[in-house]
Amino acid sequence: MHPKEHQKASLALFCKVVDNYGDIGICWRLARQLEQEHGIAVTLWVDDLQSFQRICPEVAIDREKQQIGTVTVCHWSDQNGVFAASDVADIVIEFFACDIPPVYIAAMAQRTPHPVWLNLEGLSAEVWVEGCHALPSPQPLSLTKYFFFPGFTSKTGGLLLESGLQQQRQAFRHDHAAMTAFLGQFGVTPAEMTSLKVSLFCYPQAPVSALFDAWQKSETAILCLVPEGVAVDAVETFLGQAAKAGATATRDALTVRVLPFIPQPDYDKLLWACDLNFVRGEDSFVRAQWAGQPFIWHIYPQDKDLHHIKLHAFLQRYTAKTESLSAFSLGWNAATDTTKSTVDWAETWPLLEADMLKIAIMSTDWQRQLLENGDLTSNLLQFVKTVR
Ligand code: TRH
Repeated sequence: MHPKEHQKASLALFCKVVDNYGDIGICWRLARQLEQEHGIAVTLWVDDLQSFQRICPEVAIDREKQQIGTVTVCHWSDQNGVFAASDVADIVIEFFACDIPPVYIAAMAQRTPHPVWLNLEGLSAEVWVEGCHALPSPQPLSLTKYFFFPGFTSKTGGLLLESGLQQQRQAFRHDHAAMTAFLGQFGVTPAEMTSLKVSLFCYPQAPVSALFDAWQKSETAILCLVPEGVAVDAVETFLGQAAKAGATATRDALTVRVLPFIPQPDYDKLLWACDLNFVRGEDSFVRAQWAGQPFIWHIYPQDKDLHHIKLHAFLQRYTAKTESLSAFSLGWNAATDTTKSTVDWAETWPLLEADMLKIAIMSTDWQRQLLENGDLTSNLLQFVKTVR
């Protein structure tokens, strides 16, 4: 056997953190899965180690190169550097068209064979995605880059999903003691466990204060769990104190508790333990779909309200004409028909609450549909084989 056949395939993943945690959240998830489930040697190049550390506390922010688990993490500090053809991986992925260093590209061109080069795009439910997924884009130096789109249909790359995640979720959901212990570490009391449990992750412009007002008047007791740093103004107004991890207050039917910003694997558990999840961006949005609980998506805002198109495209696929869910989601994103400028949450919330069981059933059906598309990491490696 040729000695090369013993070697693991290698992959370089370049991640530029535009803002927040989604860019590194997605890349880190992908890197781990490539290593753990497919035996690929991954080097993750990331420009912002501080954001990375927030979701993965093991990260040292002052190290140029480090090993996290089996993944090699390199600080991508500039566009320079010295790369030879032998430094180039078998597969090169740039996340979200993040302009990898020209010197690395030059080394790619010198490598025989050329690596398979992919641009992993952002998630959208829009129909055009199917037509662009997997398209080649000729590049200088006789290189080719392929577009790889995540998505919700079999004509896209699917969604990131670790094998075994569904079994872990089911086991957790059936283990009341584990759920109680998990939430208990954040101070959730046994009495609060019987409330309607909601996790809240959104952008600062979400109408959180107005929703808190409606929740205070709810007939059901509501426990809202908010990671530190999220919806800070509304949470501090409600609490009457700084929104630090551990802070809590109850007013009428609503209890708000501030949680620490938790490591990424525990964030799944939070979603599994709650009856309703408010999520945002891309990665938490996907995790909420795998959690199989009702969720409300706060989409990442774009100029000229371009994100409203993406929101509508998703809701059209997802809500299956559940009026209360569409109305709530559009209101939450300020994407409601302009003739109705403000949303009356005291009216909108009870309608959603009344449909929760129906929405939970629909979420399970949705999950079944998504599972038919396979998982993004396996689909990506399958695609690499076809273009190699
Ligand atoms: O943080 P986000 O808003 O990230 C992104 C970025 O802004 C990005 O530029 C944009 O492209 C994208 O949204 C659409 O939301 P997201 O994608 O949900 O990422 C959050 C990550 O943080 C996700 O991996 C889950 C993780 N997380 C934790 O690990 N612990 C926590 O307590 C919370 C609340 C989240």
